[in-house]
Amino acid sequence: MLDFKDKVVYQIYPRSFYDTNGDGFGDLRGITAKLDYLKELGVDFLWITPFFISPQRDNGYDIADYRQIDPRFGTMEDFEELSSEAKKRGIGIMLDMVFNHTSTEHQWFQKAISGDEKYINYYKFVDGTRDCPPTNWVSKFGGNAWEYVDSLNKWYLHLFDVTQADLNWDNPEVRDELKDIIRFWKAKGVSGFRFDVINLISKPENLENDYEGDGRRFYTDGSRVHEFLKELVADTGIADMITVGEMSSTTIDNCIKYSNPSEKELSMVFSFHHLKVDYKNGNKWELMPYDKSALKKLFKDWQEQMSKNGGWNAVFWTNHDQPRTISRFGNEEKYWKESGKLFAGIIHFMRGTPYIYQGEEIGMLNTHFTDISQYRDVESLNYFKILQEEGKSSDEALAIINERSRDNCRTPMQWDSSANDGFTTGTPWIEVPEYGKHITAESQINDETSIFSFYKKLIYLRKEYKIISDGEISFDESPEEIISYERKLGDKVLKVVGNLSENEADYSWSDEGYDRLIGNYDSTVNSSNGQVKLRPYEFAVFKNF
Ligand code: TEU
Ligand code: CA
Repeated sequence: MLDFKDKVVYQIYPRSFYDTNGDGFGDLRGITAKLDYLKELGVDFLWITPFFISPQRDNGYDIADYRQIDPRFGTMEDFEELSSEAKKRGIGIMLDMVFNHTSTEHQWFQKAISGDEKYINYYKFVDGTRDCPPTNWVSKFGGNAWEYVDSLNKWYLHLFDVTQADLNWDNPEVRDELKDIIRFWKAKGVSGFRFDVINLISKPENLENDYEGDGRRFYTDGSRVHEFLKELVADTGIADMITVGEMSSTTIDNCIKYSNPSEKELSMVFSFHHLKVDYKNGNKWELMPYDKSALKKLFKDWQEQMSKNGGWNAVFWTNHDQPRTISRFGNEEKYWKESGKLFAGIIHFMRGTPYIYQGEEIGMLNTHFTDISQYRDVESLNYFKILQEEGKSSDEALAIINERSRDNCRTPMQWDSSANDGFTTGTPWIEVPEYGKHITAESQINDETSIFSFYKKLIYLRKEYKIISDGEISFDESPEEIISYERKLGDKVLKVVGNLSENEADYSWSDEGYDRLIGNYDSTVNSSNGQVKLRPYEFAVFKNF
């Protein structure tokens, strides 16, 4: 069984990572070119988002051929070169399997709409008339989750874009097709897989209207999801690989089942509840300052219950769908470095496998674009329209997109101070933000005090101290702006404290008998009479051994 508990995964969004042929689009050879940078950081696996044949309507999450490399990213030889060069550096590759849906340009869907019954049954097609969709479900990208095909007098389901048709996992032929895709890439020597929105694959038997007013929750963690996952893993022999499931709107009980090794489903899960604490009324497109108490309670519940019940979390703040962490939760100006290190530390000392999203390790920020024409993401462009249909002015809509767009994390990786921050010699597919030239990998790699060096140390400490990967975890009661938890292994204790605010904060805890293991200020915390005084965005870990 692969031990992933002291490992760290680095997520690469290849189209924005590094472009080696000047077409403005990152490519696989670009990843190979940067393997020494990744080795320097110390990461163990690379999760690479999809680079298979795709019309790129959803930046590759709309796949038209699961076994071929999209020419934009390079060739199969480029992939094999990347894989062998990564292996030489002790780095494993995890591929991103999008098995909830395919692109409507996939040959299976093309055969379906030509009337081939076998392939109609590969998708969720429902008989009906154009004036009456089967349910009121809403697509994650806005609008109806059903699309009508006149030639078939049927609707098909698309929980995401209209060009992303949901597969029918109840059909064993579909499950067999997907197993063969896993076997194909396993034979190529990959180390593991990320499964995209895998908890949506089991659709409700009876297609009734969403009673919660939020269709998304209605069709998550369906009745056969665990059965399907167990079958996929058993029939492809991937139980001993590193696998992670993206779980949209899920529950702790399900995540224990998804990730407890005895269940033989996945190694770990991504859940997102902690990344919705700034969603007013649970709506991504209604802004509010993030709720610190809610954040701490979610961490407490998820960490403690998963730990007690043998589950395993992927721990992370961001990915290619989320805003940049410092912009969202920290402080871009006065406390840019302190808050970047604070949020990194909070995650990396938790019980789970940490994921670092490209650019996070150098403190990259949101785009602050000033015009909708600078945006590229289908979700953002749809919601710019929807928000105005709902009565927002274009400025108000743009301000919301500025905060919530997935493009915040999709701008090019900032390598150095040359043109386009060294990402491309051509015209980048999405602009490099104005601030970019001030935050680059080149300016941080050899700076001991940089955010990059702090991440490097966090990764090192996870391997150095077993208590971080194996210790129990318990969260303490603390004032609203302070997060605090303990890790315990035998009589060893790590005490982790963080000040989530830009003001000084007192925390009643005595550091008697403890030494600081790591912190984001040069000097250790001020402490007296059983109180520690934490500076703005201060992070510190203390050990009693
Ligand atoms: O994301 C699932 C998902 O729900 C995302 O759309 C994300 O949580 C949401 O946009 C946050 O507001 C996965 C992929 O990570 C995403 O890039 C794809 O667009 C989506 O599935 C469809 O494949
Ligand atoms: Ca390129």
